[in-house]
Formats: sequence, structure tokens, C-alpha cells
Amino acid sequence: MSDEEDDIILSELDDEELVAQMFDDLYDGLKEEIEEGVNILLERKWEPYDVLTKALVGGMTIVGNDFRDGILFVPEVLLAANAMKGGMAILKPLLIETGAPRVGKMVIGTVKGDIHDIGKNLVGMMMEGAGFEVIDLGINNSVEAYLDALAAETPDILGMSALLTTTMPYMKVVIDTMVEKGIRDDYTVLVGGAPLNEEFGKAIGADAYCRDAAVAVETAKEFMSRKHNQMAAG
Ligand code: B1M
Repeated sequence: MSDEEDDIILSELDDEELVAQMFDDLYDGLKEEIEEGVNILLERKWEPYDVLTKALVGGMTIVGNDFRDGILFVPEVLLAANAMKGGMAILKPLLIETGAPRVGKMVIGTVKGDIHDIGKNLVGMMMEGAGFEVIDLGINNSVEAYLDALAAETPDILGMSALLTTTMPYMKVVIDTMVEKGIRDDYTVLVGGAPLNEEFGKAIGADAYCRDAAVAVETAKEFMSRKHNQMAAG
């Protein structure tokens, strides 16, 4: 860290300067500074969701671009991810409503061969915040791991995340296996991750592709209300 950076007192910056500084701190993987920045924005009455999307996800987008362009490498990106997780840990309880009636249940995990989990964690947090019970299977999930969890947890929704173009086809392997076993229609399957799109979601037989965590929540709620209407009609 340079002397100049040493001198910066985060709480003395205005909101715009602070967010810009948090982008820099996330880029530099400075977890404590990110945690401090998150706490300051919350003290300034920022909504937790705005802190998440504007300060943390915004900063991670810059990291992602420089990773893509070969300016940053895996060790630096890991530090940035670690700093982001520090900020997310503070926001998590604030995004999760207490005592809300359970809207539904979701099992979510990142697919086999893929260790990216920040987006998945964010989706899980937002779903919990919206009143869903979330069973998080973590990363690198095989078909068997998903199927075992479906059998054990009987969720309404299966969520799958993939961040690599090489791992996203594995979602189709999971869905095809569900079809083979005759259980596909027992669940709503939602998929997401940066390299996916709507077309891909349709092509692999998912119920919907979710662009981000907020869309995942909206889509999950929509499918739950359809399910309730069907049950009421039947
Ligand atoms: Co990785 N990585 N990475 N990486 N990494 C990407 C994905 C990449 C796009 C970077 C780049 O080149 N620009 C690139 C993939 C290129 C491609 O496939 N075409 C890439 C690569 C190449 C790799 C490695 C192969 C690098 C290497 O080793 N040479 C390697 C792969 C390891 C593996 O998985 N086997 C690797 C490793 C890593 C780290 C470990 C260093 C780290 C992960 C740390 C962690 O997750 N714990 C990492 C990171 C951090 C990234 C970037 C920079 C950021 C990802 C992220 O967390 N974004 C990423 C670049 C990028 O995406 N711009 C990159 C923030 C997060 C909030 O967004 O995950 O998109 P996202 O989630 C969103 C939505 O997509 C959606 O909602 C979320 C919230 O709004 N969503 C869902 C996600 N999952 C969902 C599930 C749902 C619904 C919505 O279910 C219902």
C-alpha cells in the first residue's frame, strides 16, 4: 500500500468518493477496507441491496474486465473475491428477513468443474431475503450430488450456477438425467451465471435463465405462485 493510500480516511469521503475508493480497495483485495466501507455506507442509511450492487458488484465488474484482459491474474482475483466475501458477510443478515413465512424451498449449487461461488452465494442470500429456504450445495456439483439433494430436500426449485463456457453444458447433463429418471417436472429448474443467456436456458430445457440475483428472486416467486394456482385449481 502506498503512503498516499495510508492517509485516506474512508469515513471522511463523500458517498461517491467512498464507492470509487471501494472499487480500488476491492481491486487491491483489501478485505478490512471493504468491510469498513460497507459499514460506513450502512451507517449512512444506504439500503443493503444498494451497497451490494453498487459498491461490491460494481467493483467486481472492474476486476472481471481486467482479469479478462490479462491485467489481473488468479491470485489477485482470489484476493478481490475474498474482500468481496467479507463485505457480503456483513450484508447477509441484513438481506435476510427474519420471521418471514417460507415462500418455497430451493436447492442451489455451482456445477461440476466450476469453483466460482460468489454469484451463487448472492442468489442464495437474496432468495433467503425473499423468504425462501435455501440449501446451498457449494461448488463443483456432480449430477449425483444434485439428485441426492433433490431426493433428500424435496425443494420446489433447483438452481444451478456456472461461470465458465466449459462448465455450462453440464447443466444440460443434470437436466437430461432428471428427464431420464422421470423427475424433471417435479421441480422448477432455474439457471444463471455470466456466460449464459435466455437462449441457452431454453436449449438445455431449464424453466428459466436468470440474469442476476434480483431476477432469480422474481422468477422464483412467479413460479411459486403458478404452482400454488395450479394446486388450487387441481
Ligand atoms: Co474466474 N473466470 N476463473 N475466477 N472469474 C471468469 C468467469 C471469466 C469470465 C474471467 C474473464 O476471463 N473475464 C473467465 C471465464 C471465461 C469463459 O469461460 N469464457 C474465468 C476463468 C477463465 C477462470 C479460470 C479458468 C482461470 C484460470 O485458472 N486460468 C479459473 C477456473 C476455475 C474453475 O472454476 N475451475 C477461474 C478462477 C477464478 C477465481 C478462483 C480466481 C475467482 C473465483 C472465486 C470465487 O468465486 N470464490 C474467479 C473470479 C472471481 C472471476 C470473475 C472475475 C468474477 C466472477 C464473480 O464473482 N462475479 C469472472 C469475471 C466475470 O464474471 N466478469 C471470472 C460477481 C458475481 C456477483 O457475478 O457470478 O455473474 P456472477 O453472478 C451473478 C449472475 O451471473 C447471476 O446472479 C449473480 C448475482 O447477480 N447468477 C445466477 C449466477 N449464478 C446464478 C445461479 C442462478 C441464478 C442467477 O440460479 C438460479
